[in-house]
Amino acid sequence: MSDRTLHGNDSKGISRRGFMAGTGSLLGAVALAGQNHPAHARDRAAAPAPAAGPIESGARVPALVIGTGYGGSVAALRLAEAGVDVHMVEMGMAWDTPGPDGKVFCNTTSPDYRAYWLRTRTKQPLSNFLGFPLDKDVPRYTGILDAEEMGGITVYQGRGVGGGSLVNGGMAVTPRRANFPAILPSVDPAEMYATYYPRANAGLGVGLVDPAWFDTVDCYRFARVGRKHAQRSGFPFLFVPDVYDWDYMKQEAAGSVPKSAVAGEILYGNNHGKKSLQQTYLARARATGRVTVSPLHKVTSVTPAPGGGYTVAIEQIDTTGTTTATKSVTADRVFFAAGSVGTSKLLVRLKATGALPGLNGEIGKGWGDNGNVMCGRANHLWDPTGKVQASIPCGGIDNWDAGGAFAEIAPLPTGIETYASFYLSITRNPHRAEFTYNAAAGRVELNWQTAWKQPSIDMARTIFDRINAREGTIYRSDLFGLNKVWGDHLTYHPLGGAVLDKATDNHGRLHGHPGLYVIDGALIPGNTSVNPFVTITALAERNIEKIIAADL
Ligand code: FAE
Repeated sequence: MSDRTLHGNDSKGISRRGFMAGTGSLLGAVALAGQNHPAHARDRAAAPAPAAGPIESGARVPALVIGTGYGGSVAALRLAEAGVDVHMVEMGMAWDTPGPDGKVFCNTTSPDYRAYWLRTRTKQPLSNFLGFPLDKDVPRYTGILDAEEMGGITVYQGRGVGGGSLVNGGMAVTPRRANFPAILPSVDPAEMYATYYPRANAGLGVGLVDPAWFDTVDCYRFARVGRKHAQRSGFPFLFVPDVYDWDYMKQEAAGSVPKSAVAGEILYGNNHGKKSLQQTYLARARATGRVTVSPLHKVTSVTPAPGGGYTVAIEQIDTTGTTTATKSVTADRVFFAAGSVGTSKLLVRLKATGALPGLNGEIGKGWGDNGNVMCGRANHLWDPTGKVQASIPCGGIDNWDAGGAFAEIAPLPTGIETYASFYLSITRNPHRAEFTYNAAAGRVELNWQTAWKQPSIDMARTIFDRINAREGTIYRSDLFGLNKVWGDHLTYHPLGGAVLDKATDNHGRLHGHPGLYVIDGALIPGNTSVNPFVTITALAERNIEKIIAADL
């Protein structure tokens, strides 16, 4: 069986030099954040230099975007290109300032204060190794990765300007077209595959590893072992596109530039090489001169304003998470882009407390974990996976049709030879949970059940039981606790909670409140059959185009 490329897309995105130039200016932009704009930016032919500082209480803005992840960044760029002034409110940090070690981000193997969102102890997805627990105490800080415990599941999310793009593996996968009707039943696949997926891939700067280089380089030995084992069991191996700069990685491997992926950086940020949203959509948004960002600002309420538009309540926080100011601003339009969990929690609370009474009964429903489940396999001594492993996955095993599982061959960048193969599977898990407001406790809860992961385990086993039988190998049972084979306690891919064509119309307009929109992963009902951010980006491109044409 020969190698195949999974839905590879030629990147027509901006060049690396463009990205890096953009980065510098974007990072400046975060601090610029001018406010007190006139309500209608269109009237300003040449935008004056915005005043320094984050959004001020009392400001009125034409468009306010809650969150700076994929959906929010697409909305900000396209609105700004259409002549609308946009203010983005982001609860996480700007991630533009080096720490005492001269680096913005800490390494995967040595998480420090920068690693976790307001925790005093790390919560590493792989909690153990060879029986030893890996977690350790860290100072409480507004770090980059949130391990949010939602009852039956730990939901990992990026926090900061760039959202999930700061922490994720950059795997940029367009679902197979045959799977699309199950992913977003109310969306026309023809327009997605002709227009919006290509636009998203170009905007994100998606590219593919050079297969000839892959075949020889030490840092992808782990993936070649994964490929060999998959193919010997009759499964197709597929190259998977990524937003990492593959030319940069070649130079890393050759030792000619500072290392990031090859040094194992992932999860807590990449100091080089990865084209996060800071280098792509957000850089372009900032270059319009119409987009400003307030980091360390958290939206707590949105409610109709007496004179039209919406009153948005915002808490400014410091790096310990303490509120230092409470602000109230007015926005003509508000885009919820706080991620599946963030948007769902806000909307469920606002509906239940009467702040947005017109929201319908679909709010909070249709949440899924994209069927995420992890596992490791113990290889024979003649199948080493390499001391040095690039942190960016580039290959997968597709058994979706026969077994309901798509597995990415993931690195285990520990710096030592582990003889382990490691996988994150995306499965066709049928369970969907609901967010509800617990008035007594004053918080939003999710009713996900731990037992609901069993179908995901069964589906992942359609791949790995067969590989183990063929190779004469066994599962690792030391990575997620003592004698625990399956990493079934978490998801990296929260989806749903404000589902398209249910909680909103077919383009993300919330029912009952004109001028309110959902434009992030909350729109997608729980599963994308592959890693989700290309679909989130493409759907945002589709919806914002319609909103700009029809509503503005
Ligand atoms: P998201 O990117 O989460 O952005 C939401 C933003 O809103 C965040 O910056 C929040 O801090 C902010 N926010 C939340 N609440 C508030 C509030 N009240 N006020 C102000 N700001 C707020 O949303 N996906 C892939 O396709 N490929 C991968 O390789 C991949 N790897 C992953 C690895 C990890 C470790 C993780 C955690 C995720 C990974 N994902 C991957 C998932 C992907 O990052 C995720 O689906 C998207 O980031 C979701 O995009 P959204 O725009 O929905």
